[in-house]
This record gives sequence, structure tokens and C-alpha cells, in this order.
Amino acid sequence: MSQIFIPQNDPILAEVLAAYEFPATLLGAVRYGQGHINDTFCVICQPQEGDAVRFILQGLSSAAFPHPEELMENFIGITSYLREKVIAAGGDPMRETLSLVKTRDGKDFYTDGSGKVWRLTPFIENTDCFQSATPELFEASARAFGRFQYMLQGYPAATLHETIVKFHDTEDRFAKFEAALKADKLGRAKDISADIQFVLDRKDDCSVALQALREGKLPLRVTHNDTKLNNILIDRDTREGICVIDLDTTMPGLSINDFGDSIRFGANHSKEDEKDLSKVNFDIELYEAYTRGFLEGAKGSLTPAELEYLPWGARLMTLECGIRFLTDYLDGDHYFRIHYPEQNLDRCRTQFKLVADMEAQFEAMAAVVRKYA
Ligand code: ADP
Ligand code: GN1
Ligand code: MG
Repeated sequence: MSQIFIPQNDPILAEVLAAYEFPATLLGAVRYGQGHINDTFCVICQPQEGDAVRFILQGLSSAAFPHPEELMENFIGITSYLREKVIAAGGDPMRETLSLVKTRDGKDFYTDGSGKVWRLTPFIENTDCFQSATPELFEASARAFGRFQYMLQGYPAATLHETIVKFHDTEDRFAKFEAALKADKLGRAKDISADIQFVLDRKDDCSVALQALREGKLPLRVTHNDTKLNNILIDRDTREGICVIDLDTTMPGLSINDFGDSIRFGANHSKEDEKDLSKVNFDIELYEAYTRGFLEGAKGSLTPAELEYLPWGARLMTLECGIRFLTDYLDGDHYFRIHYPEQNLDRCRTQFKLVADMEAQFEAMAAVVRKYA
């Protein structure tokens, strides 16, 4: 066999690839996608005849996921459940949910010498993964995320592990920010007082959804919790959201957060790390398209209180994500992958600009939900 291409001749990647039996000649692996957390590679194989066969190989981030075996248990439980639902609806389970390729010794994942967990999934072909979208595509993604939540309504939530403890506990995110600020490990705080003040001024907001949960107004459901536009694959032919991916944080949560995180990422026309904040604007038309699609996908399953709190979901997920980027910046950038030193600060600032825009348009956001509820 000729030599396969492996980035920087990475010996760990070579070890991981050797743990799998591929159906055709292995050509190589290249870094893939724009995720901030896992190490994602596209693995390419060439059969003697016909098109290349691709796979997605992912090394789970040890910084994000302290118990990867539990995460994989969730992954298997959720994808098996969705598989049955897709089959029952007459769909194609190999395109409409993720599946795992087993290792040579029949395991669902491979653990390398350092304890890092790797999984291999078939590449879902003839799809696109977007970083920004037209209103039509954004609405299609919303239908798919709404449907995802709807399909998991009957899932035994108590069997799911909490892969990241207090993941969307915004009060806890605020407390972690305060701790990072106090430690100020790299002496970065002195130059970012406006960003710090933005968070401090919104301490009370951090309790809004959690308080509604504590009061029993909002129900816990099985939610995705990371509903960025690039966590959905859009079918190239139908332009519908065919597969929800990145299931690593699917666990009990709030429906308003799944709505909100999509709005945070997709209801604007700028990059998440755009430096020119004049280009970062919340777009209420995209918000409206998403609202329409999400409610259609959820098929009337949301309660009146959940509907009422949807705009808060958008505001809070955006604020929380900004707080998380800022905390990581203060802490020395250990969590979110960065490509240049100030990237987490840039990311934080876009989020805060979007929060300010949403605060200014909050009434209009609520009116949009009422229009489609
Ligand atoms: P991260 O947690 O780092 O965001 P993801 O699971 O979202 O990792 O994967 C990163 C990117 O890889 C996705 O945004 C998507 O572009 C691509 N991807 C992941 N799984 C598949 C798949 N099975 N088929 C096609 N593309 C995929
Ligand atoms: C991360 O994994 P990825 O890139 O899809 C993060 C989300 C953040 C998002 C910000 C497990 O998502 O919570 O909202 O970055 N995922 C995890 O872009 O922390
Ligand atoms: Mg992702």
C-alpha cells in the first residue's frame, strides 16, 4: 500500500486509524469542519472502482468532556432511538441520524494511549454544513432542530449522563466568570473593563430561565444544547435539515436554550469572531424565519410558558456564550480552540453586541413568537 496522508505525520492519528478496518484503500485524513471543541478529521478511502468513501473521525476534547465513555453511552442511546423513529417514519436511518463504525475488535470507540476517546462515523454525503444561511435555509435548520426535540420527547431522560455538568446553568457561568476575573491569570482584565462591566451589569438576567425552571414554569426536556447552524447537515437536493449532528451535549435541558443558541449563532450576518462590530447586527427577519421553522418542527409540543420565554432563550444563550468566551480568555484559552491570541475576546464582543441588539428589540421578538404560536 502506498503511504497514506496524515497531517504532520501524527503518530496518534496513525494509531487510531490502524484500529479500524476500512472498506477500501485508505488514502488519508485531513482536518475538517469549524467546530471549536473536538478534533475532527475527514478520512478518505478509495475503492478499486467508483467514488471515494469518506468518514468523520473525531477525538473528543478532554478539556470539555471529563467522562467520554458516558458521553458515548448517550450517543449510542440517542442515535439508536432516533434510528427506530426514522425507520418508523419511512426515512433513511443512515442519512437522518449519525451512526458508528466499530473498531477492528468490535468496540464502539477507540481509546488512545493518552486516554483520549475517538469515534468514527460514516460521512453523510450530498449535504452541506453552513456557517451562515439565507432565511429559507435557516428556517429549514429550525424545523430540523424543532423536530429533533419533538422526536426525543419520549426518550428516557433519566438514563442520560450529564456530559458537562451545569452546561447551561447561566448563574454558574457567571460565578465561573467572577472566579476567572478574580484570578486574572494572565493579567488581561485591566484592558477589557467595558467587557467585564457588560457582564456584571447583567447578573440578574443570568437567573431568569433558571428561576422559571425552579418555579416549575419551564419543563426539563431532552434537548440538544448546542444548536449552532453548523451542527446540522442540509440535504443538497431537498434543502431540508436532514441530520442533526454534534450530539455530545444532548441531555436534559430547556427548549428555550435550543431555540436561543440557534438565534445566537445564525440570526446575524457576521462571523462569530468578527472584529468590526459595526457589521454585527441581530437580524429580526432571520429570527422570524427561525421561529416559524422551530415551532413547525416542534409540532405544538411547547407549553405557553416555553413560548413566552423563547426570546429570553435567545438573549440568555447569547449572553452566556459571551461570558464563556470571556471566561476562557481570562483563563488562558484552554476550552475553545483558538487560531490567534485574541480570538476568544473577539468572539465575546460579537456576542455582547448581539445581546445589546436583542435587548433593544425585545418587544418585537416577543411579538414574532406570538404571531406564530
Ligand atoms: P465539534 O464538537 O468540534 O463542533 P462536530 O461534531 O460539530 O464537532 O463536527 C465538526 C464538523 O464536522 C461539523 O460542523 C460538520 O461540518 C462535520 N461533520 C461532523 N460529522 C459529520 C458527518 N457524519 N457527515 C458529514 N459531516 C460531518
Ligand atoms: C462549541 O462544539 P461546537 O463548536 O459545535 C460549544 C458550544 C458553544 C459554541 C460557540 C461542547 O460548539 O457550547 O455555544 O462552541 N460546545 C461545547 O460557538 O462547549
Ligand atoms: Mg459542532
